[in-house]
Amino acid sequence: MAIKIYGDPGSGSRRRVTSAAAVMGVDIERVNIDLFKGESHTPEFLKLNPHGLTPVMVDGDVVLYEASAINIYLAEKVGSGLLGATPAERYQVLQWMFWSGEQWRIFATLTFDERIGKRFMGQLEDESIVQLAFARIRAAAVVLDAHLAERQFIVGDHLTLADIDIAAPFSQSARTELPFSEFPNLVAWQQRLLDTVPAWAETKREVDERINSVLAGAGMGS
Ligand SMILES: N[C@@H](CCC(=O)N[C@@H](CS)C(=O)NCC(=O)O)C(=O)O
Repeated sequence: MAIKIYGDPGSGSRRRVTSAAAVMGVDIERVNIDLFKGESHTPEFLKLNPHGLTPVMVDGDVVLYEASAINIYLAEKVGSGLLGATPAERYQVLQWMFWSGEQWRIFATLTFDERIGKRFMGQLEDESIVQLAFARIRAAAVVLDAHLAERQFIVGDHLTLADIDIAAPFSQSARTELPFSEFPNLVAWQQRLLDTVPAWAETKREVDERINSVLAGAGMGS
């Protein structure tokens, strides 16, 4: 039975899983959950993830939420090098994945909720939240930019789950105007991923098409 991934094609979190699964050659079945219709909050979906968030993976009896946990599960299942080529690399990959969740992606999510989510629901963005998120993103990006000055990837000399986790905020950054253009090494690394990881480029197209069509339908197109 194929591994099911529940999520919305416009979601940067689902993108982390679908792109990693493609790189690892893991066969998945995508189950569409329309987040803009609130489908992650139905009683049926809340049995899979009581937080009402996607993606969720179902592999037989195993139900997992949190994209990073899903990616680690899939990588271990197939023995993928995306978790690091050596034990030492593996800890570095985990370090950056935990860091990404707590110090990085959350501020991109906050910005998306303010700038896109609230507008979609007819509410006004709270500029003080956006300013706080931007300050935290800039502080983290200074360190990332220095880290990437002499490297092609976040850990070692190859793609890992750390790259995928840290790259996720680029999924919505053009729409939310995150200040990434101030950080040239970060921008060059993101372009490198798009140029060398076909699944990363393909899932960008998927996210853009989905979000742009939802926004156009809501009269929020550019
Ligand atoms: N920390 C979670 C974040 C999940 C998340 O924020 N998912 C968003 C889509 S990118 C969602 O499902 N939102 C639905 C909602 O808030 O109602 C992960 O990494 O999987």
